[in-house]
Amino acid sequence: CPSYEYVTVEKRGEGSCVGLVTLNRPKALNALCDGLMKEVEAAMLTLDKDPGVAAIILTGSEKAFAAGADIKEMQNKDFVDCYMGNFLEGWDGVTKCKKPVIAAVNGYALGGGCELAMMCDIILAGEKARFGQPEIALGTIPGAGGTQRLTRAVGKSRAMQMCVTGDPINAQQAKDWGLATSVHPPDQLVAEAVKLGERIGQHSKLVVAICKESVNNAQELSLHEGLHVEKRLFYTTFATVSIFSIRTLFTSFGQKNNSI
Ligand code: CO8
Repeated sequence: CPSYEYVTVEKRGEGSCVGLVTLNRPKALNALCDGLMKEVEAAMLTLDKDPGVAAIILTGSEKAFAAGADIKEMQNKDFVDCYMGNFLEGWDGVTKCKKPVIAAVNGYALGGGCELAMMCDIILAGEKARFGQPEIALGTIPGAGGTQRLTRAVGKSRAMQMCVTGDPINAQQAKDWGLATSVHPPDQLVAEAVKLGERIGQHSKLVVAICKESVNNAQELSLHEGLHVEKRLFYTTFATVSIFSIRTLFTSFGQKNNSI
C-alpha cells in the first residue's frame, strides 16, 4: 500500500479478506481536510481493486469517527471560492467502491463525519457514538448528503429535526431510526465489523457487487425502474461462475466458489 499521512490501511479477518481504513488525524478529531479526503478515496479505491478483499471498513478513533469538515480550512472561504473551486467536489470517493463498505462509528460523527458514514453501505455504531448535522449552528447547511441521505435513512421528520436543531442523536437512537444496524461496546466495534466483512466474504464477490448495485438503486430510481433494473441484474447472475458452482453444490456437494 502507498504511505498515507491521514489514514492507515490494513487487512484483517480470515484470509485478510477485509480491508480496514482508519482515519488518523487524532489532534483534530479526524476533521475532514482536503488532504484526508483525497487519501480516503485513494485508500478505499486501492482496496476496492484488491482481488483478495471482500469488504472494506471505514473507521476512526474511539473518541471520533470524524468531527466534521475542517472548520479551519472552511472558515475563510467565500461564495466565489466555494462555487468556482467546487468545494467538496470529489469528497464522495467512498461511494465509488463496488464492494460493500461498512462504517464502524465510535464517538463523534458530526457534519461531514455523519455524511461520510452515510456514504458507506452499512453503519455499525459504538455505544458512545453521536450522529449529528450541526452545520446550522455554524450558519450553513449540510453540503455532502446530510439533507438527502439522512432523510432517506431516517425519514423526513427525524432528518428535519436533526438538521434544523443541529442536535445529535446517540447510538441507540441511530439504531432505532434505522441509521445504524447494530450497537457494540466501543472496543469491540471494529472486530464486529470485521466479522461482518468476513461473512460477506463467504459469498461471490461479483454477485455481492451486483447485489450492492441493486440495493443502492433503491435510493436513486422509482420503484418501477428499480424493479426493472433488479430483474436485469438478477438475470446477469445466471451468466456467472458463482451460479454454476451452486449448481455443482446441489448436484455433487462441490464447494461454492467465492473467489470471483
Ligand atoms: N474542524 C477542525 N478542527 C476540529 C473540528 C473541526 N470540525 N472539530 C474538532 N476540531 C479540533 C479542535 O479545534 C481541537 O483542536 P485544538 O486542540 O488545536 O484546539 C481538537 O479538535 C479537539 O477538539 P475540542 O477541544 O473541541 O474537543 P471536545 O472534546 O471539547 O469537543 C466536539 C468535541 C464536540 C466534537 C467539538 O470539537 C466540536 O463541536 N467540533 C465541531 C463539530 C462541528 O461543528 N462539525 C461540523 C463541521 S461543518 C461540516 O462538517 C460541513 C460539512 C461539509 C461536508 C463534508 C463532506 C464529507
